[in-house]
Amino acid sequence: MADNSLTNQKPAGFATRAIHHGYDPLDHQGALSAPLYLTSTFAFPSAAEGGRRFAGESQGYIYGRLGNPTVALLEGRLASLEGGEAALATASGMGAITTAMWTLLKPGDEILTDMTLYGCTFAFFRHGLAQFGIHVRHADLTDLDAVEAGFGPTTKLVYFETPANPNMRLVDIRAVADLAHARGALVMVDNTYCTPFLQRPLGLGADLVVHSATKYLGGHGDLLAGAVVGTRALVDRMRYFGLKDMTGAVLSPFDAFLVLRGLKTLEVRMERHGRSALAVARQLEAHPSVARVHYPGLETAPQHDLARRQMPGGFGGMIAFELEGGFDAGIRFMDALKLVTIAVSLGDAETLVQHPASMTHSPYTPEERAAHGIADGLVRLSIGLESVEDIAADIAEALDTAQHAPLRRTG
Ligand code: 7XF
Repeated sequence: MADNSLTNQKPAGFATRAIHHGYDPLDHQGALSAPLYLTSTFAFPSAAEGGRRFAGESQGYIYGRLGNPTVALLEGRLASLEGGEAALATASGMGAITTAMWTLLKPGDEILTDMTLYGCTFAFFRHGLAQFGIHVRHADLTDLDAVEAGFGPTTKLVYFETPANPNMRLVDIRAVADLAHARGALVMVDNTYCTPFLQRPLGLGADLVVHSATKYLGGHGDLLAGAVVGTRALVDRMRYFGLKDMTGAVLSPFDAFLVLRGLKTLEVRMERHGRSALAVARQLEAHPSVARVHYPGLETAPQHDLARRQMPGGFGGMIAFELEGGFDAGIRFMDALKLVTIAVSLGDAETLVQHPASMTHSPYTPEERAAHGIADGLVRLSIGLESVEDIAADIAEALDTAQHAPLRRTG
C-alpha cells in the first residue's frame, strides 16, 4: 500500500501529501527543499556490494537509468497522490506511454481504445505498435455496448483519456474497468487533463494511470516529464524492462526537482484553473457566435452527471469550442487574442490557445480526424492562472473581432 500518512494517527490530506510525502528535512541537514541529486552513477562501497545490487540481492542505487533519490521522491509522491502502490517517472508523457506499452504487450496482442486520443498517442498506436504486430481497435468507449463489442480474444489492454484531448469526451472509468476485468484485460487511463486532485482512476478500478507531467503536475511550462502509476509489480516490470531496456526515457533529476516544486501548489492551482475555466465556459456558451462549448462542468454538458460522479475535485482547466464561422472564424479568433498565447501544451500559468486539427492532432489524417470526432473548427483553450477578468476580456474582444475581421495576412 502507498504510505499516505504522515503520522500513525490518520492519513494526511491531498495538499499535505503533495508538499510533504516521503521527505523529512531533519534527515537532510534541515534542508526544507529536497536535495537535487545531480548524478548519473552511484559509488558502491565494495565490488561485492556492486555485484549484489546488480543481482537484486541488496538495496541501493546503481545507475541513473534505474533510479535516483530525487526522482524516487517524486515517484513516491505521485503514487501517494494517485492512490497507487508505486510510480515510475519518465522523460515525457510519450516516454511513459511507450514504456508502458513496450512492457505490457507482445505481437498478436490487441489494445482496445477510445475514438479520441492525443495526436502522438494515436500515431504511436496506429503506426508504432502496428509495426510490431500489436493491433489497436478503436471503439466509442462512451457507449458500453460498443465497449462490449470491442473486445477480441487477444485484447490485453483498454486505454483511454478522460476527458479526451481535445474534444473533452468522458469515459466512465468504473463501468469500462468492470467490463475489461471480466475479460482479463488491464485498464490504463491517461489522467493528464485531471491530475489526481480532480480524478483518481485507480480508485475507480483502473490498473494503471499515465501522465504527461509536462502539464498540470509540473504546472509552469518549463519542463517535459511523464509518469505511470499502478501496482508495485507492474511498475517494477516497467522500470526494469520497459524503461531500462526498451525506451531509456529516463527523467532528469533536475526536472524531477521542478515537478516536485510544481506539486506543492497543485491543489490551489487546480482549484483556480477550474473556477476560471467554468467562468470562461459560461461566457462562451452565452456568446451568439459560439456554436458549441465542450466543458464537463457546464450543467448543460451531455456528460455532466458522469463528470460530477467521476471528477470529485472539479472539472479542470481545459475547454474546447467551435465558432459559428467554423475553421476560418477559429483562426481569426486565435490571431485576435492579445493576452492569451497561441501555443500547444496545457496546464501552465499562462492561458494557451491552439487549433487541434492543424497542431496537436495533425498526426491524424483529415479523414481520421473526421472519423474520430475531432472537428476542423475546434479551438482548444487551456485556462491559466491570470486574473479571470483579464482572460474573459481578451476572449470577449477576440470573439468580437473574429466575427467581423478578415483573416490576418502573414509573411
Ligand atoms: O510527451 P508529453 O509530455 O508531451 O505528453 C504527451 C501527452 C500525453 N497525454 C496527453 C493527454 C497529452 O495531452 C500529451 C501531450 N499533449 C500536448 C498538447 O495536447 O498540447 C502536446 C503538445 S503537441
